[in-house]
Amino acid sequence: MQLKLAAFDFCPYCQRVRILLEHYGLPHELVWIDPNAPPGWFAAASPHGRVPVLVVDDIPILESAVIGELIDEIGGGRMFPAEPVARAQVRALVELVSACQASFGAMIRAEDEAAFIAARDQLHDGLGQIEAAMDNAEPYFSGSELCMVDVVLAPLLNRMHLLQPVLPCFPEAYPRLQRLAETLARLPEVDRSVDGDAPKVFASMVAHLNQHGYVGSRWAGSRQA
Ligand SMILES: N[C@@H](CCC(=O)N[C@@H](CS)C(=O)NCC(=O)O)C(=O)O
Repeated sequence: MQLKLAAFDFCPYCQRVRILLEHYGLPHELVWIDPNAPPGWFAAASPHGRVPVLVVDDIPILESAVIGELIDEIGGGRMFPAEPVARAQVRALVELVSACQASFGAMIRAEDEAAFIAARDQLHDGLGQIEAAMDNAEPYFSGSELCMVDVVLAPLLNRMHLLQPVLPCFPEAYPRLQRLAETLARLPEVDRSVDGDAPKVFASMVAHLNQHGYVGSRWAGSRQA
């Protein structure tokens, strides 16, 4: 089976897929797509121009949650509990993390402080629900084994960590999430899921979403200082 992942360098949804590919040690080809000049095959595979796209042999699969479940099945199925209700709970949490990721995107797109704070409040609301759903067991979300909630949280928590010195966005009230962020950042598969300099990757995301917005102008200023 040949796996080819089409990705943008800054995309958190692509990073989820890369973490899983690295975790399971699945050989794959990584193809960087320039969002401003996508190749023809990519436009055909992803009609809305979205990444990630995982091409399995010749078949393009869209949507990170679907791709993630596919890779998990190919790799050996360690990311979800076996029991159906517990599996459904993990899927629901993955959806909640995606809503948080969208709020983070809205923070980066914000034109002004009011829009930034409104999006940050939404992010904190979602993170509060995730913190409340965490088992007391550590080090991972549900105890000693990495699960899909950890995989999808890692790119979000990493981006929040990068933004934190410029615009504080990490809720101090969520200590378990803080500890989880540190644990996930140390994982080799998370390390290998980002190419090169993480602040550069973050800058590329800001440039794509709103270079001159509330976050973009502050991020650029902090780099020059
Ligand atoms: N629901 C999708 C969301 C993917 C998504 O929003 N990807 C962004 C990049 S991070 C994208 O391709 N956006 C298209 C664009 O910016 O033109 C998934 O989970 O795969």
